Amino acid sequence: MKFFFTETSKSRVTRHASRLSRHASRVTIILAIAACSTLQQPVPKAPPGGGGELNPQLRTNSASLQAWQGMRFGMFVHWGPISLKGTEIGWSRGREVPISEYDSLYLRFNPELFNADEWISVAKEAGMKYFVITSKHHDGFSIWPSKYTDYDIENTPVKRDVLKEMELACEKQGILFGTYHSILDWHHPDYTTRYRDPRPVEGSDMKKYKEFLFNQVKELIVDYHTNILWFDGQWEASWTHQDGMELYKYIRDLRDDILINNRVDKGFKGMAGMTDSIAKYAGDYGTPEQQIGGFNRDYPWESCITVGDQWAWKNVEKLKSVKVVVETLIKTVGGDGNLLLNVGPMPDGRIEPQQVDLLRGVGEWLKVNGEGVYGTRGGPFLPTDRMASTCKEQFIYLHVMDPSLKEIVLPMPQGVKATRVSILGGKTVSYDNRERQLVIRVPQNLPDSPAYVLKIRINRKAVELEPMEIK
Ligand code: JFZ
Repeated sequence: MKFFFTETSKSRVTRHASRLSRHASRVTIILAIAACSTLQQPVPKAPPGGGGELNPQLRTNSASLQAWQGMRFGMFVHWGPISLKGTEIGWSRGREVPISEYDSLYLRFNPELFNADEWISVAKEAGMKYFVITSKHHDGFSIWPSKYTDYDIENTPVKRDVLKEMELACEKQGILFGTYHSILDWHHPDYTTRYRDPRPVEGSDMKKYKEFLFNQVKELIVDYHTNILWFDGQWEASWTHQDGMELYKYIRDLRDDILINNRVDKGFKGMAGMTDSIAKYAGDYGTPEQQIGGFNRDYPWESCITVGDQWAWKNVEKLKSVKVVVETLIKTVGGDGNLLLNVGPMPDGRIEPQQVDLLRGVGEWLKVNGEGVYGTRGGPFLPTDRMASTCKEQFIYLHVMDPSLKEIVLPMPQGVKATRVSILGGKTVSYDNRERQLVIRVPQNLPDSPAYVLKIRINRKAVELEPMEIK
């Protein structure tokens, strides 16, 4: 079956999706490329994101967006010398850890057990399709040998370009490589906002700092081929709306197919992570943080959530359960969002076994139910605490998180009928089409699982159904 791309020139992100074909199973191939294909998808409207009011001609790259949305689930990693202390990256500088001590940690940062292939294998086993690493967090430490600073990985005992190793591991294993980059920098002498730092601001020069920032972003694009620029740290007064739009245009001019989140500009509104004006502010997608975003098919979004409490590694961490993570994923994709799930590797370079076990458990669930996640859109039934739905072609996937349900009654528009109902990983399921209703009799003695997924074939393209509330 041949799929066609809307873009005449395959962008890097969609080339990545076709690279999946070499690495992935046939099922993944269909799911991954279907996410890019316009064959089954409705002709996409011009994506809402872009370069903001100063750059109305700059829109989100629709092929990159569709490929990324189809991936649905990514690994976020917050890592750096602060893992030696087990306190929060950036925020513990000048708080739990005195600034002079924090800024010297890199001199003894030596993750001898770091193995990029292992990290990316863990992501892959979890069912994650993309990877975002902190290239530089608020503390200003650059995790690659940057030409523009000595406060970087090259001046640590580890003497390896760990960022390049991550990039190559992603390439080898068919995982999309991305980078988180903090706009603010509480370490850099020219950045003009201080955080718990008595240094005077006089003498600091944001013009020089912006040049440094733009130069480092160019390194991430040209030398490390990042496909996602996950900006953060845009909220302080030192960074303006104008700066945000300028940076978006700078990146687009370097490479058109990179996805840029909405924290590049000032439109990000608090933890809900969306923007209050898509036309005014730059950014390709919204970034709800530590929460599941609301149902929204009009503006792409991705929830970033930690497996424990902290972004960076913490010695004693209470982790979320497999069930909670699966339910979070279900409600996120049911709302038409992506989930970027964060792990914090240890100072020796390993991802701790309890976090690996958690991710493996999620991956086991996705091995059976991934068809209802990858390459789907959210809806048509709005997420609840008991159920959520996704859709693809003429199929609705109903994710059921409440094992006690014996019968499920779904509203159906006039003329829309189910033609087959089955359970992913199982058999067909008994159902009745009634007047504007579908009644499904839930099989008994289902295997123990965080959720099961009913695959409902209907006589329509499922994505064309208007979103509907269910109880
Ligand atoms: C930011 C970082 O500060 C944090 O360390 C982590 O990297 C996360 C992914 O992103 O967290 C934020 C950013 C903005 C707000 C709150 C937390 N905000 O504007 O309320």
